[in-house]
Amino acid sequence: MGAASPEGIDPVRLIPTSPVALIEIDNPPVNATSQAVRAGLLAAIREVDNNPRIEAVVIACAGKTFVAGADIREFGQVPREPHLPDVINAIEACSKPVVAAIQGTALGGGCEIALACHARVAEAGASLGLPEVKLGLVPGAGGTQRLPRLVGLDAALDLVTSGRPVKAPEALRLGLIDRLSSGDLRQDAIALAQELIGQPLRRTGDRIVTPMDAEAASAKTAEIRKKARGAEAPDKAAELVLQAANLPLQDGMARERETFLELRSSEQSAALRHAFFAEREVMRLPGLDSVEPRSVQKVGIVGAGTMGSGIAIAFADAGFDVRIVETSEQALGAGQARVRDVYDKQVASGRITSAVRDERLKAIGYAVGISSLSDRDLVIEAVFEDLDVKRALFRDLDAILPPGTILATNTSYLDISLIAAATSRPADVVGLHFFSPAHVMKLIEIVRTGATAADVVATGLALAKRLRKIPVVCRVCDGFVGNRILSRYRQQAEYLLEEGALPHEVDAALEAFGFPMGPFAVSDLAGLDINWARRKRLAPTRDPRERYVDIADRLCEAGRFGRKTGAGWYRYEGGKREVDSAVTALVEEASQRRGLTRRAISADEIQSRIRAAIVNEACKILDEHIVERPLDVDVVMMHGYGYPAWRGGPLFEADRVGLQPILAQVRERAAQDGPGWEPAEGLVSRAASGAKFYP
Ligand code: T1G
Repeated sequence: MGAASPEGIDPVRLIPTSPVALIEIDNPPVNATSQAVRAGLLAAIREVDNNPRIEAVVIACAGKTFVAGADIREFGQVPREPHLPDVINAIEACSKPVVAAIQGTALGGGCEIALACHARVAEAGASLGLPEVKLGLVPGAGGTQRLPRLVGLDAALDLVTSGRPVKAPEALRLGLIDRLSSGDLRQDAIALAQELIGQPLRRTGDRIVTPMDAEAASAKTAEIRKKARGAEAPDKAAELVLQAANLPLQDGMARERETFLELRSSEQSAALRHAFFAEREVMRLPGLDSVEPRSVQKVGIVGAGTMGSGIAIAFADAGFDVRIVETSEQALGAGQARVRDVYDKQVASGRITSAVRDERLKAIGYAVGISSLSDRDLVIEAVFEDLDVKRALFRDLDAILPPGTILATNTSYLDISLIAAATSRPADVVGLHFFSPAHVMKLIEIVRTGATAADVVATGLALAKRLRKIPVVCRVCDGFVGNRILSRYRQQAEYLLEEGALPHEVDAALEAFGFPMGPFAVSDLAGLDINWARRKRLAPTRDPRERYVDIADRLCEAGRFGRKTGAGWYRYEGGKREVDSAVTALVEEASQRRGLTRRAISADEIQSRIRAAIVNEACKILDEHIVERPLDVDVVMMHGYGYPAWRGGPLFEADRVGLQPILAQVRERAAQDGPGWEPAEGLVSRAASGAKFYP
């Protein structure tokens, strides 16, 4: 129907069965509403309207999902007719009942199509949502106006400003869908359409929205703005949803469209669209496309601590056969309790059913000693962060594991080549660096040594896809990508303390920048003792000319390891973070020892110095080919270290800020902070040539 796709395939076809016809959208991979789909849908609806033999119609999609939204790739282009709001208005205005049959995901424009239908049936596993704010946009085809008409203002504000999808059972409770399919989705949708023939049409747009009292509305908007941490779309989306209570549908849609078009050409949306495609592009590593991954179903985890148990949950959630081992029954019991606790909490919050919990718990076995791992396809160690301990463990695993088993380490800093060298099979050794909590955090750094086989790296990528994680492949260096950049960013933050800032000022400046938490608050959460151990390990090899701030050492010597000891960079009373004058005194005393006169330091200076430190270290990582692409760094920083996604990551943003001012900042620091802070060659050459990270 309508226009064919560039490949000449017609993505929409009308099957004019009577009395209920079927409109099928078939535009792989996710049935996005490309121009051809929009034109096809409009033509099909017009045909339904004009064909007397057709009394109702079902809109359904081929493939694994309903429409997953507008075609994001089209956003950079000039919009072409028909525009989605017009197609959707035509669906709602159809003189015959239109029923949506939803499988997989109905997201963005797909959800808006469903909202304009006169009824909706979904498979139990389906999900619906308006995630546009995650792309720096607002729904642009009626979502902010029709959703509140179906589910009320409160629920609509939550769904539109968070962008979170809801599973079909919750959608039914909210009134977003009318029925859960009992099995044959299309048959169930056709049955419902049949029932609606001759009934008054239930147009969502005709429904009234109960207003929210002004005080509640402004409290809600303030909360949304706070949570957005600098992202502009959620606030605008909230405004539009609230207007649905006072404006007729078409007036509300006109304002919505205006806002949508304004945001579509915004920096933030460009950054978030970059982030969307970057987190998919990292899965594709040049040179590995044709490498077959090894088959992995049985996974062994050595160590049942916080990381080990989190990794076990991630694998159990993805349907793997998991076995955790420890050195003692007691340690094993503690790990088992951790795993159980996580799942019990998920049941309590309604995230999973108790049946799913029991299934997942059954997938995880426990044993003392590594001998029970001899049948595993993959073994991941998450034991104490000590090189000798890990080398001894890998030597022992090497002796019992069959050929072809992959040996992975979850180390966050150590040289994996040295761990691999303790085995007779360094080609089978790789780093799988998870982030805490491992069953929640999306990022995995896949660290390959010079010896790691290509199919082992390919297996890591395939595993990440099954775990629904975002993998970034990198080579060995101290701290890999994320922790290496983090330690530079932390050092610069500590230099700022010596020069005049205080921990809460640095944290406030970086939280205003968009980080969920500043570096000092993060240290207190993670525990200061971990990095203290690392600093002590590195002390013998540290360059004496490099500027070193010892405030954190003095906090640790005083037993202030952070939240877990009730004090670190801050004091914690009743779990609340309090500025501590004892720390202020320690910081001021450090300035004196350095012979520095403390000065007022602005949030701008704090933000630009931290950004310069991050960008410079990122350039060194690219210069050394630790990773090959700027997007690898951006994805690590956004998904592992809280770099605001609406900035697109440090290198995407550096292109916008300009490399000259960043280089100037780096040069100024190099003069003061000594070795390790010299400008990266890649930064100097790009700044000189004007070359961008993303041409
Ligand atoms: N447009 C273009 N390409 C898309 C796409 C989209 N909306 N969604 C996915 N793809 C590509 C993706 O890049 C990948 O390509 C392939 O499809 C498979 O995706 C007017 C303005 C649906 C949950 O934000 O959340 O509607 O890498 O690897 O893990 O109001 O894709 O293979 O080349 O992610 O199974 C709103 C975005 C748009 C949903 C499937 N919609 N998509 O996840 O596969 S704005 C969204 C997703 C909008 C209207 C507004 C997920 C998914 P490639 P995948 P998956």
